[in-house]
Amino acid sequence: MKIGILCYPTYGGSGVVATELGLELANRGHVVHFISYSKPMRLNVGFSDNLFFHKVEMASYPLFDFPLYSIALASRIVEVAKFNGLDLVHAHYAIPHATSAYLAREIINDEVLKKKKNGNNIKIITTLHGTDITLTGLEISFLPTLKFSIQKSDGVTAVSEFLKIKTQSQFEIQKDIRVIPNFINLNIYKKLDNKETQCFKDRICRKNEKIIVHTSNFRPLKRVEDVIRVFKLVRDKVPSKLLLIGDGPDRSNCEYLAKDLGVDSDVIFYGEQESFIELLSIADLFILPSQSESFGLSALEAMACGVPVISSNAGGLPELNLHGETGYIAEIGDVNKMADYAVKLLTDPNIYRIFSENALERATNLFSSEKIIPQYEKYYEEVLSK
Ligand code: GMT
Repeated sequence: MKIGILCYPTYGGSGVVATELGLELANRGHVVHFISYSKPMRLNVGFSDNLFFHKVEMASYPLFDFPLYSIALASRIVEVAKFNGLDLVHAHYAIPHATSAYLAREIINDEVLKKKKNGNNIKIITTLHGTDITLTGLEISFLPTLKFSIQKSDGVTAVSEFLKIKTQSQFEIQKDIRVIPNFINLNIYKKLDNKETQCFKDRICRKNEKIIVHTSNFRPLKRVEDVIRVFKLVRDKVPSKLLLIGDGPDRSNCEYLAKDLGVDSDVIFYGEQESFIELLSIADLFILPSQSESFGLSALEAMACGVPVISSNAGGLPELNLHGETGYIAEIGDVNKMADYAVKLLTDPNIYRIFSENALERATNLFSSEKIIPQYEKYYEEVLSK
């Protein structure tokens, strides 16, 4: 198949999933064209003759107070589709990608009609990722357009059952939505057990210390301050270090909080990192206390490295993290409960070993690329044959 992928190129779950999906599809012989305003972060593989990137160029003019990205993207989709004979366009994160894809399809169909040709009948598939439905999509300035664009997509997928139900109820969308969960490449995400990681661990902590990890974009809905509060309670009982990866609006608050709580000497802020498999390889526990989380890709990355997860019960997290099996789940904001669970896991080697094995097993059995990519391929074929 010839597939166009629309995504945000920056750090962030939807862009990561879109890029990894494109790479996996290209590996399976499909021709993949990424279309975005800059090259997706994870598209840093060597040369491949079935993987293309098309930059959306933005015209500026004094009259345009705001960049008109959605229109520029639609025009670029039209070009890429025509010049490369795309079968389908897969929009990741509905705003504005589903809308630009819809517009592009209208333009293509109109041209085809005028030339009285048999059209290539390009299809649009939209994947809903989370805040496009639970937060930004609810903005009154986006809502009617978003709802329309989702309804006009030829196929719609959601990354969790939670997100599917939320979309159907919140937007009163009757359309069938296919749940295709996020996935992980287990050849890349696996615990590294080598000299380098051992040296790294020795540099960071003493022999008896445990390592707790959190990664996110430090936005308020990630509740990273809860991570620091949980860590304070845990460190009072178990010698440990907290490693934080990522950056965003709440980072400064978290740095101040760590200082105020007197734990700053045991908290390391790494900022944004290209890869954190090295960190996950030395981690004992991963914490994700989000206010809202449609899936929780970072928790899956931890599980793939055999790291149990302490999470909130937000959104789709309980579909990924099984309470009492791969980790523990507490109410949003219940830092005491999260700390109790963390201490329980970190101080009982038997329970810990079982949870660690369960986490890896669940990632392997349900969320590996091998299991999920064929689901996308099958869905593409279904939509193309409609
Ligand atoms: O909203 C974000 O935090 C970023 C967002 C994105 O689309 O970049 O992440 C969402 O999509 C990820 C990939 O599908 C999911 O793993 C995240 O759970 C989801 N975030 C939220 O729902 C808050």
